[in-house]
Amino acid sequence: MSLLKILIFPDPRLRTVAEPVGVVDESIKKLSEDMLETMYEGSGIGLAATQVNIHKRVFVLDISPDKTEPRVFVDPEIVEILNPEKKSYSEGCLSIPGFYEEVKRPSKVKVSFTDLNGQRQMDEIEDLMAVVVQHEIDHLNGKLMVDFISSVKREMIRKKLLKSKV
Ligand code: GNR
Ligand code: NI
Repeated sequence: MSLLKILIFPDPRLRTVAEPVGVVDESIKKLSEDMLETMYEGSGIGLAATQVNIHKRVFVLDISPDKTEPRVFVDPEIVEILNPEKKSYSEGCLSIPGFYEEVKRPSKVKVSFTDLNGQRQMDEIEDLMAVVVQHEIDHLNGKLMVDFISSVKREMIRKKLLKSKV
């Protein structure tokens, strides 16, 4: 396994729209292992391939308290919003280190995705997992949590991160 370098906002490469994977091969399995290692190293609960400058539709997550439940989603798709009632959550992002912002998202969604065996799966997801899945799919579409806040706040974060050179 290898640690990957995480792009930091406002790196323009974070705005890339990722390409569908289609067939899950060894390179995707290796990528997902490296992404999980990178996510755990950064104490994150999710990571999208976009964040490590690989523009394929893959993300990983592990929201378990003891970090023992890694999950990999390939070509994820939100097929239905099961509860359109939006819930606010204070989100963090490994590409926007040190900042937390309230984002409102649908609280329950139905997601289809390909697993590492190449099988198409369907899952109903709610609570924190729903927050993370929507945050990661946004990354694959070049969207960041700072796009949900005011442009004044976004500018402030952009300037601070440019200066801090993390
Ligand atoms: O580690 C992370 N925590 C988090 C908290 C609330 C909502 C979403 C997240 S995902 C984030 C890791 C990350 O940047 N994923 O893209
Ligand atoms: Ni993120």
